[in-house]
Amino acid sequence: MTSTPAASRGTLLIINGPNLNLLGTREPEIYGRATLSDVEHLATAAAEAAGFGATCLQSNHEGALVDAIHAARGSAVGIIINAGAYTHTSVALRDAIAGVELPAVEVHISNVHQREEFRHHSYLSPVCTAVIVGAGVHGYELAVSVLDKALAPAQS
Ligand code: CA2
Repeated sequence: MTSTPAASRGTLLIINGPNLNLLGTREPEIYGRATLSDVEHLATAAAEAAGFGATCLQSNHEGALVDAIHAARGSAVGIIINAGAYTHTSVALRDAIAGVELPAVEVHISNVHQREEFRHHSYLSPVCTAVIVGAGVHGYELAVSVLDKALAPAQS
């Protein structure tokens, strides 16, 4: 886990799930050549440019992801999550996101709708503010932009 210092608009929790630690090492035709470290740096830079801090976490373990989402309550103002294959299987992650009542953006590097049928369904999408698929790693920057707007003070 990496964290930036406290920032004026609070912290975004950036979660990557199972096998995303392998980014940039295999299957570049699907996921590109950026590494997990590259992704975390670009998402953190986008968060900082918008006035947020960032905490980045990757885990291959479903329970660790649930724990991180729970810990976001009180420590983060929004969540960006690429839950990897757990997207398509995990009621536990869906319940965790719904339970913390923070705006969450679901990101997928690949266009899951152009891939196997089992990747077309997400348990998380109904409890997320927005879903970004197929934009490559730029999707994480787009997710910051969504949270930037969602967390902006209401105009009167
Ligand atoms: O497109 C995405 O971002 C996914 O969340 C990636 C998951 C996949 O299960 C989802 O359906 C879509 C898989 C991540 C595995 O990443 C690897 C990267 C390089 C080499 C092997 C796996």
